Amino acid sequence: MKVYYGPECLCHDPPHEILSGRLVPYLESPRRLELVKNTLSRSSSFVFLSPEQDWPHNLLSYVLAVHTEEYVDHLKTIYDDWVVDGVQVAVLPETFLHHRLRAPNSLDLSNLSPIARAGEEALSVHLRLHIAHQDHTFQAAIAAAQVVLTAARALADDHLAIPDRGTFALVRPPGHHAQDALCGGYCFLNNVAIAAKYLLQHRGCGSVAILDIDYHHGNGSRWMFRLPFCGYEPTRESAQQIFYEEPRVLYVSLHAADDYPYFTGSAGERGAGPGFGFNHNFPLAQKDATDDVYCGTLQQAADIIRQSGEIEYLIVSLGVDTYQEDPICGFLLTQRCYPRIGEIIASLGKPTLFVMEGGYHLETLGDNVASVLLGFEQ
Ligand code: Q9C
Ligand code: ZN
Repeated sequence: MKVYYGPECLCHDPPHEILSGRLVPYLESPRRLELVKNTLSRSSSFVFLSPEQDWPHNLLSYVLAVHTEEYVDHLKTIYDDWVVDGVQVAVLPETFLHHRLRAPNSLDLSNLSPIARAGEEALSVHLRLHIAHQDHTFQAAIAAAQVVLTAARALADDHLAIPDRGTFALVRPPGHHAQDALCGGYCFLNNVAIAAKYLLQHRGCGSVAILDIDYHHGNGSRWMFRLPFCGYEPTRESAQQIFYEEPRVLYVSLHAADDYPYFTGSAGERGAGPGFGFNHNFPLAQKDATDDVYCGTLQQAADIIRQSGEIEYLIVSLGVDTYQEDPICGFLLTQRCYPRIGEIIASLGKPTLFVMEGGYHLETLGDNVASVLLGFEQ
């Protein structure tokens, strides 16, 4: 299997996060990526390739197909604004745009202080603290998008010649919590949404499925292609740009019913407007999620994709934070489950793009990722 990897993904390296009220080392560390890379390197099944530098359009334009210009600009410039504002050590978003606080559409971003903007554009405190002179968050997020786009491009180039093959984009920061103008849960740019949009807009693809097997609900991926379900409505422009033009992205997710991001991911969210019926959530209670229950539910999710006959590509948000010893998650999966997950995904028979999301148990991270990919290839 081709594995796309770029070392720039390592340069986002925040020291801390808040976990249950305590300052702890940042769990979504560069070490994660190095460990997966090292494990895959030991197997002859994987070939490592670098991100493509040569693109028909500016790389940012593929990102701007799913994220707003204001948001991308925020990621690019906020660190310098904080330094100008006198920030010496770190910024943690402190005040969030609660839906009962004010109407988001009347918000004038240009009048917000840089510190306030940290909370306006973030979903939760689970992201980075910025330390002076060490901010490479935007650079790493763009590098991840570039790696994922390269993998999607290779898959589209190859799939006529070699049907049903998989490709792996080994990236961080992860993406599935990032919405069009919101970061959170260690995510800044929504890598799978960027890949899906690329296949739809540039590769003549009519329909894509995103299968999200990260432990957490991918609120961002869901948001990108289905209309929002709560009070926060997109602007007319973003509704047309991001949602209405693409009613044929199927989003199917297995995740913990009772964990981060807490407020999204119920089975009742089926999509809205032209997207109704294209969103399927499978929330699982943490203590129920054994290997057999998980694989049984994954079969149901796979059946939904199988029954939507026209899907041309499958994009998998590959998190292995479902593992029983993951430090921040509560599922009960053993290491024997991961090859089975790969086999179930392979049974769909689609050209498949795997994109790295979560997984924080460093001792098993590489093996569990390898197991899914090798299970798929069998
Ligand atoms: N006990 C990804 O896996 N911390 N993001 C929640 C709850 C935030 C996870 C702690 C977890 C974000 C991509
Ligand atoms: Zn996760």
